[in-house]
Amino acid sequence: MSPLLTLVLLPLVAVECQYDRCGSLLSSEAGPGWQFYACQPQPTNMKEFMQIRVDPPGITCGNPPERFCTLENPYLCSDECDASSPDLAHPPQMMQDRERGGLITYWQTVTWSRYPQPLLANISLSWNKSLELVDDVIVTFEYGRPTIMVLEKSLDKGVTWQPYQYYADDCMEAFGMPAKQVRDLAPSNVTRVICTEQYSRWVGAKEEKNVVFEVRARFVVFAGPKLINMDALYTRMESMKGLREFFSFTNLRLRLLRPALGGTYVQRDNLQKYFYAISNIHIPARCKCNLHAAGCMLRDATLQCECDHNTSGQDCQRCSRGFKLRSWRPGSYLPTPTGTANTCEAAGNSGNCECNGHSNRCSFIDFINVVTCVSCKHNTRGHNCQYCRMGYYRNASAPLHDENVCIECNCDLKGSLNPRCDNNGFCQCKERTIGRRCDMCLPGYSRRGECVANLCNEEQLRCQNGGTCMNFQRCVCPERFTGPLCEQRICLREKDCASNSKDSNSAMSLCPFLLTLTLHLCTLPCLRVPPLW
Ligand SMILES: *[C@@H]1O[C@H](CO)[C@@H](O)[C@H](O)[C@H]1NC(C)=O
Ligand SMILES: *[C@@H]1O[C@H](CO)[C@@H](O)[C@H](O)[C@H]1NC(C)=O
Ligand SMILES: *[C@@H]1O[C@H](CO)[C@@H](O)[C@H](O)[C@H]1NC(C)=O
Ligand SMILES: *[C@@H]1O[C@H](CO)[C@@H](O)[C@H](O)[C@H]1NC(C)=O
Ligand SMILES: *[C@@H]1O[C@H](CO)[C@@H](O)[C@H](O)[C@H]1NC(C)=O
Ligand SMILES: [Ca+2]
Repeated sequence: MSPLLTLVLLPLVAVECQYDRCGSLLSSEAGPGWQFYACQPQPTNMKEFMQIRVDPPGITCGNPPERFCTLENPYLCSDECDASSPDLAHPPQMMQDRERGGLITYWQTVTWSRYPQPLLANISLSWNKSLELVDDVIVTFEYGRPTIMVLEKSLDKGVTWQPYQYYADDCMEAFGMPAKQVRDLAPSNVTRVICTEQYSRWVGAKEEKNVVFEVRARFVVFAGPKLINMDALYTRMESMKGLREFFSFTNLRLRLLRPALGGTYVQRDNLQKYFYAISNIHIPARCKCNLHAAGCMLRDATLQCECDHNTSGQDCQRCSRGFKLRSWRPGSYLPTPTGTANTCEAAGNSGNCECNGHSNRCSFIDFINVVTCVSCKHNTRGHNCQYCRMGYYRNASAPLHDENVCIECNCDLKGSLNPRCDNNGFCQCKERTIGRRCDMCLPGYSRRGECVANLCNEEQLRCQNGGTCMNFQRCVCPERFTGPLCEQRICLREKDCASNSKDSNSAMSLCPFLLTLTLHLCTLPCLRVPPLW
């Protein structure tokens, strides 16, 4: 297999010539030098590179061979699908082939012979590469468009999926959603997932074959009719959260939920006219390269950005080795028309000063005669950004130029003497406080802001008489008991006191405590409380 195969590039949108170069050699008085720009690959028809999978297995017609008719000619059931005959087979590849000589080729499913069980089919399209739509996705159905279907997308190579657009002849009935059209969308809701009835109503199988996911109409919301103001769109791409992501995907999935009916009802006596047939799937998109590549190649059967600006990775999503002076950033469409490259830069190329990749500026301090790094980032400090700032410690297993070399100490504010920690991340704790972050107490103490001695617990300082220890600070006593550990009985009536007085030991012990509080009540050796009832 040839290792590199250049894509066939079709210019789809006339204005796409913008951002097609990553840099150019300019000459100036100081000699020639490179000027860098944001750049992106040309769009292409991504159907050429997609992997198609249809589910469930056996949904493709022809095995066994089957007769079918069409909605336009429902009683002439002479057409045949036979997987074993090249002329009569309708395999999935026919959705992505290049048709020659006007011959339409299409994938076709079995007929709805199992009605009223639904006729369901999934078509999963995968690229193993993040792509960006640049124009409308168009799915061409022969013999009528489905009356219910969903287009879904994945941004993570098929791990998670989300709906992209719902299609039904009655959105409320099929999905409980009001019917919308993309032209109803305003700048604030252009990324909303809608249900549309525009592509599902029966108008005749020959009249309208296409189901569209409208990209261009969404661009028009910002760029105006005929996309005359693409700068406005590029500006929005930078500023509006989720806008670029809305047009990005790695996989698409068509969930076909009900075929064309050619009318309101399903005719049970002629189910051979109900099936799905797709002749083409048009996916105008470009490789997503974070504005760091002007080209995209097929390498080992996978699309791969040809990264510039000293970036690398399938989507140019990181800085190349040795170019990590600054942290990676995507390029920017702004300022138009050339954008900003945000190139990765060689570590240590700013004069003689080595800032370990945490700064790209140095200054010379005259009176001590040293060159020092300015504005060290990533929580570093020092002439060479070689130390960690206060409140951070060095991750000994990470190289010094690593962006995450300094780890936050995260010392507990109340438990620590200061925000510093040692080389292992241990903070300096106040008395009775322990833990790496000083957020725990010695045994016998508990947190009330600082560590204070426990007044009750489940061991020696257990609450008596069924009391409950709250936060190690207070016994909540049952009725008729009081005292720090609920060890004292409260009597409510004279006779309780009288009978209690026999038990002189426990009753007497109450008195010293009561004396300080209610001397006049302590004539008896137990406490009198006015009855509650
Ligand atoms: C289509 O995919 C969805 C989501 O994975 C799944 O729930 C459903 O069963 C699939 N339908 C068919 C017919 O395979
Ligand atoms: C998908 O792309 C990744 C990244 O380029 C590559 O490592 C992997 O082998 C590809 N997988 C398939 C199935 O092609
Ligand atoms: C989008 O917003 C416009 C204007 O605020 C509103 O008229 C339209 O109904 C909204 N569309 C959807 C699908 O919510
Ligand atoms: C880094 O980028 C510069 C400018 O594009 C280029 O001249 C140089 O060859 C690149 N180096 C690497 C290793 O990609
Ligand atoms: C320290 O750096 C190593 C290597 O980069 C990393 O695996 C580890 O998770 C880091 N430790 C912490 C606590 O962040
Ligand atoms: Ca075809």
